[in-house]
Amino acid sequence: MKAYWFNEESFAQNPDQKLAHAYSPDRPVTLETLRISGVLYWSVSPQNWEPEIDRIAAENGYKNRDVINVTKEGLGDLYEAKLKIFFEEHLHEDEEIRFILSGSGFFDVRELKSDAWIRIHVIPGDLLVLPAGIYHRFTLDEFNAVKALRLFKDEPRWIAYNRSGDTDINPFRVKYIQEANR
Ligand code: KMT
Ligand code: NI
Repeated sequence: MKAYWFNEESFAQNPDQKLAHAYSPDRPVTLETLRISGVLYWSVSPQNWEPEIDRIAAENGYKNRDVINVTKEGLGDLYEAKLKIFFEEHLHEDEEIRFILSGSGFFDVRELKSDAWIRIHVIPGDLLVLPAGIYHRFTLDEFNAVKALRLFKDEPRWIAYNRSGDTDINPFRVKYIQEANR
């Protein structure tokens, strides 16, 4: 995992979401900065991940899981549409918990304080938890493939609420801001 401030100027010049869009030199973001916005991270052995993921899942009540394969082959006809949806800035009323099994990609999260994008490059062994109510988006990188374990507590509430005035006052958004500001 590598987290850094997203370079908006680079993105404006070349709006290819799959490029890194880092500053040069890059501007790293620490785990503490992520944590303040409610984003949690664990590094797990990509070879022997099952016992550790089972333990973390048990400790946090992540009872259910499935696998998502974000590739042209994995998503078929839905590939282009899904990629587009993933990259729309949105929030969920549930945590977004992803363990990277193979491949790589970028999760972008809005830092609460500045509303600036933090880009998180994830690789196998990375376990990332985005809190309910955080604005975020996802894209593949130039390798065009990621396979991830999705963990969830109960019934998954996968509805993506795109950023809008209405979404800004969604109760889960309001709660997220209150909790993060504590
Ligand atoms: C989401 O909700 O944005 C996603 O599930 C992204 C794909 S998971 C690698
Ligand atoms: Ni999402």
